[in-house]
Amino acid sequence: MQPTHIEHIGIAVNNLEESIEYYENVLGLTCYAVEEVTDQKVKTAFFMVGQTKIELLQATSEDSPVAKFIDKKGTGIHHLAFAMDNVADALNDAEEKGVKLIDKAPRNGAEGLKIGFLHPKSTGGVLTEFCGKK
Ligand code: CMX
Repeated sequence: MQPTHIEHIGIAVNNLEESIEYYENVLGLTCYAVEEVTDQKVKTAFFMVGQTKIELLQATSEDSPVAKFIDKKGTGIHHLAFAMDNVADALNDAEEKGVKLIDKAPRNGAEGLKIGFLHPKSTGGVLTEFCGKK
């Protein structure tokens, strides 16, 4: 099991529209998609930077993981997502190596991708996502 690249960096924001403006006006990036992921209780906005995406995350309800994160730590980098050929296999491998999983099996994420999270307590404090087509 080895990631092919960093698929995206997730950033928790309070206001998607204001944050999109920053990435477009200051960094010159283009927001190519805005999508609500009901399963994760977030609204997302995506920018491409080379092979890697920036994913802005705004909570859609008070019990969203992103709302809880901002309450506790404030806005900023929320998670790191690695591209994997097979998310289910990658999650199983990590669990066999003693990592605590948030998702035992892949769930549906943005852009039609399969996603699964590893618990930050098992990864040195970095909420880690595996992400891929299957
Ligand atoms: N990065 C690092 N640490 C984090 C974290 C994050 N993003 N979110 C929570 N934590 C830490 C907290 O600081 C806390 O640590 P302490 O016990 O030392 O204070 C601990 O994890 C528990 O946090 P909590 O606030 O009590 O929250 P929960 O345990 O209820 O949930 C987590 C934490 C990571 C299990 C939950 O946020 C989760 O399931 N995340 C995965 C799903 C997700 O984040 N979805 C949104 C993005 C979806 C997308 O990209 O499409």
